[in-house]
Amino acid sequence: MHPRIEVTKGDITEEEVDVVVNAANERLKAGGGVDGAIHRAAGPTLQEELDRRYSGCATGEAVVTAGHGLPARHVVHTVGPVWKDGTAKEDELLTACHRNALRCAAEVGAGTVALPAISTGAFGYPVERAARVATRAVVSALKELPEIECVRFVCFDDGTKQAFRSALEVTLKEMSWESEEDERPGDSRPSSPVWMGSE
Ligand code: AR6
Repeated sequence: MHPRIEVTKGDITEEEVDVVVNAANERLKAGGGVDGAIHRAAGPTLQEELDRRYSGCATGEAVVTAGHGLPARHVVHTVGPVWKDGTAKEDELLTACHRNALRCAAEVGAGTVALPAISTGAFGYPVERAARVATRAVVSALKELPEIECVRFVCFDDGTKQAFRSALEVTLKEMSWESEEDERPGDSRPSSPVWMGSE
């Protein structure tokens, strides 16, 4: 079995997955954007659990809580880098975010994980560059986390969705997956073992 990587447009708080990843801040206090949406949908007990268990989270690291009022079983909170000019280790930190978030998800036994476009909102990361870094980090992390069957990038707008689709296509061409290909007649999926899901 090979994992699937999908790119869809939607509201991540509605995802029925084992783990929803949150783009949090280092203080782990509810903010705006996807973080605000996740806290609103989960309810106040999410912040209570964060306050009880953690004093914060460094950029590039990840922590886990229950899903509270969300359909997801758990939330993995990771902190993306604030974009400066590309020379402040932004790519390394965004890679670490994705790797640590997926490792955390695997530790709680997740088979399915939904990810937002981390750092591309309030933190100002250029979307095309973030999409390349995120898709590379996910493909590479999944090679070592066989328990994760599906990772879905849930994008909030068409431009972000398009950027992630294009980046995933390039990434899958660049990074060879060590397996025979599995192409069936009439199957519209790309022949790569890791494929992009449709809407
Ligand atoms: N579902 C999916 N994606 C969403 C949703 C949603 N419900 N809402 C927004 N997005 P941002 P960051 C997209 O700003 O750049 C917070 O205040 C959004 O359109 O949420 O990592 C935190 O507390 C964008 O494409 O996260 C931090 O302080 C993407 O999610 C800071 O913002 C990420 O935008 C983190 O900034």
